[in-house]
Amino acid sequence: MKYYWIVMWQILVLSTIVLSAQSTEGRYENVNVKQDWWETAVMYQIYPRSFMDSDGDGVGDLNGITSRLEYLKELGVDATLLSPIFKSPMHDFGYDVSDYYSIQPEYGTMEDFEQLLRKAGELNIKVILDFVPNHSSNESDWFIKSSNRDEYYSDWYIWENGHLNDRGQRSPPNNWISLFRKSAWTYMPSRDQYYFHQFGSSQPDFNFRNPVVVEEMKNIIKFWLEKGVAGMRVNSVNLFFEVDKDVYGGRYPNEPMTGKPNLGPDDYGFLEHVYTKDQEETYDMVSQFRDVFDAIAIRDNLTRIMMTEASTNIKNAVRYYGEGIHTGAHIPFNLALIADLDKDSDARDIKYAVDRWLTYKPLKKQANWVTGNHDKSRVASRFRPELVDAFNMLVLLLPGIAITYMGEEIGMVNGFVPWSETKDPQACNTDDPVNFIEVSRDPVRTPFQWSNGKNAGFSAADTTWLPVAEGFEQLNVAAQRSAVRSHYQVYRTLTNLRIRPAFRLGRFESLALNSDVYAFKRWFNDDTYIVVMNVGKVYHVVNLTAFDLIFGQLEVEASSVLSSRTYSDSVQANYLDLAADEALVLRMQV
Ligand SMILES: *[C@@H]1O[C@H](CO)[C@@H](O)[C@H](O)[C@H]1NC(C)=O
Ligand SMILES: *[C@@H]1O[C@H](CO)[C@@H](O)[C@H](O)[C@H]1NC(C)=O
Ligand SMILES: *[C@@H]1O[C@H](CO)[C@@H](O)[C@H](O)[C@H]1NC(C)=O
Ligand SMILES: CC(=O)N[C@H]1CO[C@H](CO)[C@@H](O)[C@@H]1O
Repeated sequence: MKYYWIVMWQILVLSTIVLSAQSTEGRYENVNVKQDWWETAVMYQIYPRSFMDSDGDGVGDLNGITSRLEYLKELGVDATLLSPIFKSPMHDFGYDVSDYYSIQPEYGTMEDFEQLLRKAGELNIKVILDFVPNHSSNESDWFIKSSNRDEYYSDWYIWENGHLNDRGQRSPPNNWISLFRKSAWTYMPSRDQYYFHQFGSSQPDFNFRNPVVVEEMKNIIKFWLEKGVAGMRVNSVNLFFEVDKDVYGGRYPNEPMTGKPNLGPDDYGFLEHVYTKDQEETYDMVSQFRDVFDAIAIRDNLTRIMMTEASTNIKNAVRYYGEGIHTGAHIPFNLALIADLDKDSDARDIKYAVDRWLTYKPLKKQANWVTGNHDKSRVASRFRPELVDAFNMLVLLLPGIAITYMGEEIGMVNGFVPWSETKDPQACNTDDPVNFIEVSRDPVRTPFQWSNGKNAGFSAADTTWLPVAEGFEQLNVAAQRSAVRSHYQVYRTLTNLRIRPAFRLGRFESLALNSDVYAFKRWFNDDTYIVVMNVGKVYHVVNLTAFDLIFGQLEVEASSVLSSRTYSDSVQANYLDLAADEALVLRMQV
């Protein structure tokens, strides 16, 4: 009790000094802490094929994106990350590149891209490209030359002899399995050898032990940075290297079995990927790539960011921040909110997932938060539609960088794409018209929902490359823009809030107040916020005084769409009743 009064007294004195000196808004601007453009940026991932179609062919394109950049501005986005736009036969929709130096004609021309960059520049939105150096398309010139044993390109990919039995039957070099199922080796008659592919057979892996390949990759990065992109997301970094076969007598060794139940020898999870994932050489390669970004950044006095993507365990994941002599990425993707949480997760699981990343991450580095991408089920479908605002509060108000996959700001749901219309190679590879749905990524790639018009305003075509998700008539940007309360409105409120020092620079503390209610505190000097969310299905009364220095009244800054509270309502710290799914951003009154 005594302590309480001392604190109260201090706060009163402090706030009088501060408030008498300057107005509330002025206080934010006067915070003299230097941050580089990316350090607390809001990033927005666009899947170009599905965002906006400008020429009516049913496929999204660059001019479509350019025409909607103002929408990103309106959302409060600082940078957009574009899924691959390079020339590709589209077996894996751009994640199989046939020419890294040119634009996929379906998406537009180099001039269209330059126009996109100009327009984004005017709006002060940075453009980041998704770079896929692990493998090219099997239709790239490089691969075709390599498969014909062209002298220069011969060693650009991973080639290996197979086995031939007495009856003349051929089998692959070893048991390695692709992420898209089945053998990771495909036979190429022109070379009478097998090539290795971590993903589909249309995606042959580069040989990163060949210095010429590494040089080429660096040239690609340089090329796009010089064109004016602000950074690149480097894909699947932990799959660059396979074990050095010379250590194993010149043959790649079999991988051991995991022994996991219900998996067959065609399933990726059947094997322990000790020879094809997370090899030690990776970290040096990432560091070499980073040098390319830094060289151009220094020359232009403008930071170009390197993001890395790796699906791996936490200890490996944070190694991409750099260690020892190796500089790492500015932003190693944090997949915790995707990989560590599911439908059954409660408040304690959320706290655990958030704290885990913050614990393992090097102290001085920026965290980042992602709830979805073009591979993972949408929040509204993975959890439930009522939790969309709560998850946007996590992404946007936890410390660090926020990354939103297009559509999450309006709470889009997974579309239903029947077997007959399925395009995703990962789903097609199941050859299973019933269970394909478990792995299909098409549902999260359905066209963006702009309006209740034809094809949800995405395209004037008669058919779109994937069908528009059901329910778009109600769930779309236009409807949410004109509604007083909507996910879109909440999202904008949140991006506005995060400009304040408490969210940009402030400290962080969190509690699972019970198994359903997660809450965290962000504060900077005397400006203090509590973000609280009931992720359970029943009503709860919670006591926020469990947090240090939280007492009295708090004022609502933002509330989930179904909450009975609105902006500037007061709530009591020691007795807060929260409806199921209710999420609030509260500000301490001083
Ligand atoms: C590339 O791979 C795809 C899928 O396996 C196949 O259909 C196509 O014929 C291959 N193209 C070349 C040039 O090998
Ligand atoms: C580099 O940019 C920063 C911030 O944009 C600026 O403050 C600084 O003066 C610039 N340095 C040079 C050498 O131009
Ligand atoms: C809330 O917690 C504080 C201290 O933790 C306690 O003093 C107070 O009685 C609690 N309030 C209610 C309404 O339970
Ligand atoms: C999250 C991510 O970028 N996933 C991609 C990884 O790479 C494969 C193959 O290039 C793609 O299919 C995924 O979409």
